Amino acid sequence: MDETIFDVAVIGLGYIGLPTAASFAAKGKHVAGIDVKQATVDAVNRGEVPFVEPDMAVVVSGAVNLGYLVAMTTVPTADAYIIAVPTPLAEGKGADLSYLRSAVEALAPKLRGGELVVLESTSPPGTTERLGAYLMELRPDLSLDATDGHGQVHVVHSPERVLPGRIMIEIVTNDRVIGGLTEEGAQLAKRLYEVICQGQILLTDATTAEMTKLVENTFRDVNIAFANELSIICDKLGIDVWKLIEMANHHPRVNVLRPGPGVGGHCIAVDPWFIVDAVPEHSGLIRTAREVNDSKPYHVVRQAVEALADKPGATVAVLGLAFKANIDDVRESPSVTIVQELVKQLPASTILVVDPNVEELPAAVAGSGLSRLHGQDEAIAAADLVMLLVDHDDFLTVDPASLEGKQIIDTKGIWNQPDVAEASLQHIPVGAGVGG
Ligand code: SAJ
Repeated sequence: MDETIFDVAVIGLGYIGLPTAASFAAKGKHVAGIDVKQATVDAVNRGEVPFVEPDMAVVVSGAVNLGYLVAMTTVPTADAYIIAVPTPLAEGKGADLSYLRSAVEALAPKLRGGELVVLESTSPPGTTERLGAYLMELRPDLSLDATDGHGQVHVVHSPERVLPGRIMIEIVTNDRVIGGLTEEGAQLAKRLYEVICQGQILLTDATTAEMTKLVENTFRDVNIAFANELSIICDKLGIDVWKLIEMANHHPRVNVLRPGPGVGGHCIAVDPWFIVDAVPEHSGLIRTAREVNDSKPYHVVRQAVEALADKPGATVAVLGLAFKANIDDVRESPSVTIVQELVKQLPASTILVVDPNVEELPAAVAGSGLSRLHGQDEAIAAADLVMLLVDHDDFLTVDPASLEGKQIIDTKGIWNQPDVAEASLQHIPVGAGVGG
């Protein structure tokens, strides 16, 4: 029997690869989803999504049930390959491109000439060009441009830009940048993405596309660092940072972002380093912003330690382990650092961690000696100090009466509303100061 040739093969079925595969499949493309993890492949083939993301389950199960999406552990033959594997931070703050190298090695033997190879993973400048060169090393019988008469492979970068929590919407509505090693490759990729993307598709070269993505996340990081630094300055000055920001943002050209316990996730907390790593001598501002955001969790811990200076053996309820609201992703979460540090710095205290979206304590937290997650009501009732680290919907509706008489560290400013303040909480300002 002839081997199936898929329209699209998506390598990596994570937060980006799976919704991308499912979106193409939902538009009637025959899609193979490839992942090294057998458990992920099995889950997808049962029509299940192995993580929490609004609206995704129905698209994946529909695509699988109709036979447009099938998952597997080896790379099949396809007309277009989309690589969506992790490109995490390596030691020394460069990118670890080992998953990318494995993906290229897995797809290279399948190429026949004429295919499109799209790199979606966030990558340091120059990665797509190096990917092309590596492909040519593996397949010297093929070429990256049509000039030498060999079968041509079109290599492009089209960075994913979807926001976790809104992936299924943004995958359709966001504008998309496509950078080709050749103009023809970029045009081919444009035609492919037009199948799922209703936003504008902007064409450029591969390195500019790589930098566009890094700059977007770096812009956020630098601006969040400003907000985080402001929150600490405000505590020193005895000013409410949330009111200050609200008022400053009335100016037509000011939009200060929101302070918090730090910056988490695998994107904003990581991507700026790729720019610093590429041009270290000229990226002082970007580096400093990263350091400000990375130091914020330790600042929150200092607040807790100061708040409990006279209460050894106090109980602390920590609300929120995910890196942001209404998702279950704990990667690079500032909450994880905060919990680890609380355990270390408050050895006599009982730390009760609550997260309605997270199923079990991540290894990094369990390794600190905590045994399980706790229920929200139970933890708040037992606590002397309640620390709000994530603005999950479940925490927005906490009954102010249940917080009465307790010390509060609200890093997201969600309980900092007049009606809650009236409930005579012992509110500790968001930055450094300790209230009582
Ligand atoms: N955060 C703040 N204050 C703010 C906004 C965010 O402290 O005002 C924190 C969040 O709590 C979280 C972190 O920043 O810890 C990042 O959250 P986020 O929602 O801003 O962004 P991500 O990391 O979930 O997704 C980002 C998005 N990039 C931009 O908005 C420029 C998304 O579009 C990218 O696709 C994604 O990174 C990615 O994959 O690179």
